[in-house]
Amino acid sequence: IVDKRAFPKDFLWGGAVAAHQLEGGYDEGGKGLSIVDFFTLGSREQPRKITSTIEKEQHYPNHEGINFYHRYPEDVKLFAEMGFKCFRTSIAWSRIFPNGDEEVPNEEGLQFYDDLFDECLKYGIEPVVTLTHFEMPIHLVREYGGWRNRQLIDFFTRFAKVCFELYHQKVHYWMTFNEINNQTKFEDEGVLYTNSGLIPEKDENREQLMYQAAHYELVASSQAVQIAHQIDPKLQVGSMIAMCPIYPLTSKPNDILFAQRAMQTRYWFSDVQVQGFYPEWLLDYFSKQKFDLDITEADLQELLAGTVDYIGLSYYMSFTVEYTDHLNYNEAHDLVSNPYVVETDWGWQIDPVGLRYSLNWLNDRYHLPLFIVENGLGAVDQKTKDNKIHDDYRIKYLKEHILQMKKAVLDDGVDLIGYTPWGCIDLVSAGTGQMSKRYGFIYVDQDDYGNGSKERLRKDSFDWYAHVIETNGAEL
Ligand code: P53
Repeated sequence: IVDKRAFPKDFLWGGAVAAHQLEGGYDEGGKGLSIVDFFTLGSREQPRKITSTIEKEQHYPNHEGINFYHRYPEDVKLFAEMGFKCFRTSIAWSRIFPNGDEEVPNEEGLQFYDDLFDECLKYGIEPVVTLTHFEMPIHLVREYGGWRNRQLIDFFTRFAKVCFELYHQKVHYWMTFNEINNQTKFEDEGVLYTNSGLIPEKDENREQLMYQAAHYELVASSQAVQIAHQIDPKLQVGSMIAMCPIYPLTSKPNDILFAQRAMQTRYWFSDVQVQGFYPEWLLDYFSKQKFDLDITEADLQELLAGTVDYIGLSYYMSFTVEYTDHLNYNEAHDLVSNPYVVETDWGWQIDPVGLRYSLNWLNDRYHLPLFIVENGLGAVDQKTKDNKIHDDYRIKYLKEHILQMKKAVLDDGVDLIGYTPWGCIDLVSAGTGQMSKRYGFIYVDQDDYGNGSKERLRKDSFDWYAHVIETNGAEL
């Protein structure tokens, strides 16, 4: 299908990454150790392990990343060659506050991001920044138990304030917590750890623990929004949610009802961030479950005072559920496969129409500008003898998604700020720690164990995406 229409002018085309997945330099520049520095290599079958020390016989892929810490000028130059208007990255909290609870930030860490942002601005690329993306100083986990502890709110807002004060003239679009709703899948240890620095005790109720941590994060997020606006009213601070729409398997009324509850369970985080209060069903659920949660009157005031300016979202796939005998959605058990879509090699259900559906759903529910800050296909790439990567499957995935995004904007009137495909340069997978689960337009010559030259190569998708940007989405 040919759709020659272009996107609105000023549409922010770019790419997205996260500090810990590409920087490396894990113990350089005064950086403290972070939670991901204790997270081993895994695979689709083998979950990543959390170790309490750095063990010699394990491989920790985030230590080295793709060495962006030292090579970023070369990489940003390649982004500029594709015509990026923006570049989404995150700030490693442990570079700025190595332990997380200090009063004074680490100057060398601040300087690194200042230089990186300048390097982007040199090419007219606007940095878009997530404050914390699946990363925090390990000290905050060891000494305070991660986000189970209310004190984390103050540590986070101190970090946020330093960043806003120093970078507000260079960075206008901010997000607080990456995929804050990923922890809906609270049974998964890796998820609790990366989202919230939580290591549950043996008999601890993980669901209650997740709700408590998420509450503190939401309060911290709303305070950060207020701080940003005090420092500079021009700053736009968004939420960041992992958008996976959840469909009913059939039109049986109970399937519809279950899908609705599943959506409520996955998206109450953004309800709070956008509307400033907890949905009724959830407060009711808390009391029925007899959860003992520390949610104060003052917290509720903060939530109302610090609602977000826009919604950042990732979109990779859709989910499907089928009602059996319960209405409480448990993401670790209740997903079924959708017979109408195909999966990636890592079992993610590819569904471009689901992106248009999601943008409309979010628009109807929240009436705020949307920003797609992640989308993409994790796939194995083959490098040919003449150093080419023919990734037509990736082009196909992105093309189909951009087409649906175009319909949402031009046919449905959705207010969309921009689009930054994930892992615009190959990097370490968050879920598995693999290098071989690649998303990039730029190939990095490196395997799962960090072997390889780390040389950067342009894939076929590199030229394709450059042309998309050049024609403002008219030619896909
Ligand atoms: P990887 C799960 C579901 C949807 C998005 O993921 C997710 C996850 C966590 O794995 O994470 C986001 O690398 C995340 C990125 C991550 C990207 O999606 O597991 O914000 O950090 O790399 C892709 O294939």
